[in-house]
Amino acid sequence: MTCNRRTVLAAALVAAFTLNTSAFAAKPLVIGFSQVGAESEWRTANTVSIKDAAKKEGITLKFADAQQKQENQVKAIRSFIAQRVDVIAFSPVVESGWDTVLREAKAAKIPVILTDRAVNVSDPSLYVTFIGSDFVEEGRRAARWLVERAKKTPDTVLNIVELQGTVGSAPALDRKKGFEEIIAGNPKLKVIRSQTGDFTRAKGKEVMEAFLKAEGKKINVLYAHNDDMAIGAIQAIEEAGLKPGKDIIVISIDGVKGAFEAMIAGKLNVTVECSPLLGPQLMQIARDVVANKPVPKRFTTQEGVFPAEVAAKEFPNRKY
Ligand code: GZL
Repeated sequence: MTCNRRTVLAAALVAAFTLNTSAFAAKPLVIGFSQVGAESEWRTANTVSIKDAAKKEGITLKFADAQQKQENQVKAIRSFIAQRVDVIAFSPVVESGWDTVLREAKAAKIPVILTDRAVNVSDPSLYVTFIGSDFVEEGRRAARWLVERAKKTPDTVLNIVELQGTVGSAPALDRKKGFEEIIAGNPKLKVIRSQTGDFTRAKGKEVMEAFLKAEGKKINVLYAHNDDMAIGAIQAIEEAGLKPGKDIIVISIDGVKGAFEAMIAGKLNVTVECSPLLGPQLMQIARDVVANKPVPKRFTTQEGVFPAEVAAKEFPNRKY
C-alpha cells in the first residue's frame, strides 16, 4: 500500500473514531425547572443561583416562571414530561394540589426534586427529595428575638401586626406557626392584626397602610414573613409620620441586601436568614438522582439571625 493511501486510511480511521466517541459522549443532563415567579429579592437571587449553577455544571436548564400561579406550574411540569427531561425540579407556590401532576411525572418515570418550598401529597414517593429551609424554625427565631427584646419593656404589652406570605404557601403557614408557638402564653406579646401581603413590597405597603389606619399608634411591632413586605411596610410607616425601627419594631425574614440596608439606616431591627442559594446543591442532587445514588428525603439549609447591631459588619459578606 502506498504511503499516501496509508495516510488517507489513518485519517479516515481517526475521523471514524472521533465521530463514534462523540456519538457516545454523555449528553448533558436536562432539568426542567418551574419557578414560583419573580415576586421578591429572595426569588430573584434564587433564580440566579439555579441558572448560574446549571451553566457552571454544563446542565441544560429548561426554566419556566409561573408568575405565582399554580396552574402555570402544572402546565410547565406537563410540558417537561412531554419533552422527556431527565429531572423535574420546582418550588411549589402553594402546598396543596400537586398529586395529579406528580403522579403523571411518576408514570413517565421522571424523578421530581422539590426546592425551597414543600408540598402536601398523599404519596411521599411522588418526589425524591426536598431541599429547603425550616420555615417553622425561622418563625421561632423571629419570635425568640422579640421575646428577648420585650424584656427591655417588662411593663408594656407589645401589640403586633403580622404581614403573612402567600396564602397557602409553606413559608407563610410555617413562619406563622413557629412565631405563634414561641409567643404562646406570653401576656406581653399580642398579635392584633394578621393579613397576607403576598411576599411583595407593594402589597406589604398597602396592607401596612390599612393596619396603620385601623390601629394607628397602638402598633408596637411589625412581624413580616419576608424582607420585601417589611420594606414596603417601612415606607407606609414613614408616610404615616412614624419612625420604623423605633416607634414600631420591625422584624422580618430572608436576609436580602435590602434588609441589611434598612437595618443600617435604622429602619429594620432584625432579619432571620433564609438562603436562596440552592442552585449548586440542586445540580449535585439531580446528578445523584439520575445516577440512582441514594439521597435523603430532606436537605435542610443552615441559616442565621442578623440583628441591626451586626448589619454594617456583615453587609460586605452578603451574597444575595
Ligand atoms: C422562602 C421563599 C419565600 C421568601 C420570599 O424559602 O419561598 O418566597 O421568603 C419569597 O421572599 O417570595
